[in-house]
Amino acid sequence: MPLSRRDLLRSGAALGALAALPRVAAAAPRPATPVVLATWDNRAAATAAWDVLRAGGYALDAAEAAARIPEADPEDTSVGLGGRPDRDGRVTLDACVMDERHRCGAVAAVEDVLHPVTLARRVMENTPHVMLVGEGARALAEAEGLEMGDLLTPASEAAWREWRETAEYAPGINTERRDRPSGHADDHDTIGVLTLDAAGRLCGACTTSGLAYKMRGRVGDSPIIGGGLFVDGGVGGAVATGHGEEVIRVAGASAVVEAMRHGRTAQDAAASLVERVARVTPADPAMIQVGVLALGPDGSVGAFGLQPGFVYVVARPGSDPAPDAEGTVTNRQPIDGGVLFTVEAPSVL
Ligand code: SD4
Repeated sequence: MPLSRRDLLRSGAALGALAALPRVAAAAPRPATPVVLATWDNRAAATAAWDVLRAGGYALDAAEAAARIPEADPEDTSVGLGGRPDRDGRVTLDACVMDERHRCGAVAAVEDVLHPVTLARRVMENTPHVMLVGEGARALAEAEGLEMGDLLTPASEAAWREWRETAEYAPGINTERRDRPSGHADDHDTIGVLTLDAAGRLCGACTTSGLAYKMRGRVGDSPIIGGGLFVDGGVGGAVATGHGEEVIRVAGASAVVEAMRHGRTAQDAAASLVERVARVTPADPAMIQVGVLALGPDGSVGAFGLQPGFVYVVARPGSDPAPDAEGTVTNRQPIDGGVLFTVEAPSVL
């Protein structure tokens, strides 16, 4: 009688067979020209990452340094301190990191932690897990001695109170949001950052307070490995921003990297994912925004938005923002040993 799969596993034969399989060595990183690529016009963040790379530092340190800038900036209304709260007035944060060796960490719906990106890295480095949420994530932050505090600024609280005046507040479906695109100013500036260091290590980070006035408990794509961020050091990395539900629906960042694995350029992979979102979304594509960035281990850049207005920043040496990427350069400024470009990505609509 043939053995069932379960029998086979129990017998240990499967393990023996597994051991006999040739192990495919991960491609060793090759020296590269450093690149920083980040969503939206996050110039200060890109510069912080560039400074790490320029000093010969590690791509993950650079990505984390970038993410910490908007997290601590009270003027940035979609990340960390000053981030717009949920509809109950609570600032809840999502973040993740991924390195060149498939190591990753994430936190979701965490409160009172100034630097959720650093907490995500602690999950990766100091726990056996990949993702912690809510109270548990907060407890780890306290145990790790991370900076804690109330992240609802007076300006953010005032904006929320004003929103409540006009919103049809209900703990159920967020009907009042159907009349405006999710690309509303309150929802912008979530940072997804990809970094390539001189040793050829490709890493990424993503951090956000999520959509403004979201339902309590809502988690977007930003802390989802394979959603808002995915990195395969030998193949490429991708980050997404915009309406997280639409990104999760297509396993966004993962799909971009898999397209690159099958030979698509970073630009082509980013474009094909956003086009897929436009095709499959149950929403009106004109009412949502999704932006995607991709970075190859050779420094090639891809960027695409669903609607016009998705801008990104890229820092690199030389005079060209991105050899392969299409888009319109809207700002160019010198940085130490390189140039920082702001580019508006091409879009579907
Ligand atoms: C989310 N993707 O929580 C995030 C929001 C975002 O710029 O990217 N805003 O769905």
